[in-house]
Amino acid sequence: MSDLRRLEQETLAAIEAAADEPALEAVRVAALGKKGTVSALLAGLGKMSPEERRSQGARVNALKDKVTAALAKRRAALKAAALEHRLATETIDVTLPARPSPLDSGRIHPLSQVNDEIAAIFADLGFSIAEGPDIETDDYNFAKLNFPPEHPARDMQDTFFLTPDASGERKLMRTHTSPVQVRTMLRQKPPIRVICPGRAYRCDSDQTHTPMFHQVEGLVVDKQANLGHLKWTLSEFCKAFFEVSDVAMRFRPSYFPFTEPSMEVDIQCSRRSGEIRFGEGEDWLEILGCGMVHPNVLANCGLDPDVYQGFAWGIGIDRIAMLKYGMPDLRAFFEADVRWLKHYGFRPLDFPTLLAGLSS
Ligand code: 2U9
Repeated sequence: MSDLRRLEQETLAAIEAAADEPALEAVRVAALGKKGTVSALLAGLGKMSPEERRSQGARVNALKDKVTAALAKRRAALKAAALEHRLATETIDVTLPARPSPLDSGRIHPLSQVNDEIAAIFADLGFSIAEGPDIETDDYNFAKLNFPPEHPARDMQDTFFLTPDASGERKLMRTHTSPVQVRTMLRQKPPIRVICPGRAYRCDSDQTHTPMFHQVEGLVVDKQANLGHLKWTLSEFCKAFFEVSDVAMRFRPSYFPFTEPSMEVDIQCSRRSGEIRFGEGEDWLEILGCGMVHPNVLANCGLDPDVYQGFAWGIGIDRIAMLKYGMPDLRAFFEADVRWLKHYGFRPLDFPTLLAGLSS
């Protein structure tokens, strides 16, 4: 067999044997590339005599054409096979259920939702939000708030105290968010309009009390802040929070060391077949406490009580969340039961705004 014939057979066999496009490209380069076997034969034609070149040239060019055609054919076959393979393997079962997005399955805890609702209402009334530490000093939690040294709230039975530090100071878990207002007054000159949402802690645990609970307190200090302003502010809050156009409120005298006068506030409601409705009916439900800031508290926080006066209130968030959304058991709030959260939770993008309707 001539060398040319053997080269043709070997090259065509290599083309047929190429299993994929990179392998085929390697065969092409070996035959037709710059230093390829067929290219070398073509280059050799130049050194031949005219007669030799005529006969040899026709055969070498015929070889080149055959190899080129075989390469094209094999490339087309490999491309078709690759496509076939992809079509067979890259299948999508359109009948499979779509994977739910976290936005569909995740839920916002009712306490977070109620917190956001309260923030939206007071933001609309021009209040800002202030926060402070959960671990407080006796001074900010009690003394500055006009609690006398022997007051029972300071008792170990009611307050969680921490082990005294090296200096002998005994810190405590704040029993209300009021130290945040103390810090605000010490830092900022009136007019002050803040709400202070956060956790509070008391040694108390039964069906209606948990050792940690949530509060939002509010404080307004200005030269002319008065009881009328307090009543209007709380009435606007109640209407917006319970989403009713009008609500009757009852202010009953009470006592807190940090306010004078102090009041507990009930709102009008109806109770029919276990369902509570607000803004109608003959019943009353206690929802918050409030009062005018005690002059001693203003003075303790660096403000002249002859120049400034203030009003303040405190609301238990857990309780009003239960009332608004009909949740019967306070303890479920802290059990992290995903079935409960699925039932009572809120969709992540249902952010409460006054414009859209708080809970719609
Ligand atoms: C400063 C001055 C006054 C905050 C107030 C209440 C009345 C109140 C309770 C509601 C339910 C606590 O969570 S609860 O048990 N709070 O009744 N809180 S006035 O008065 C302040 C706070 C800070 C400097």
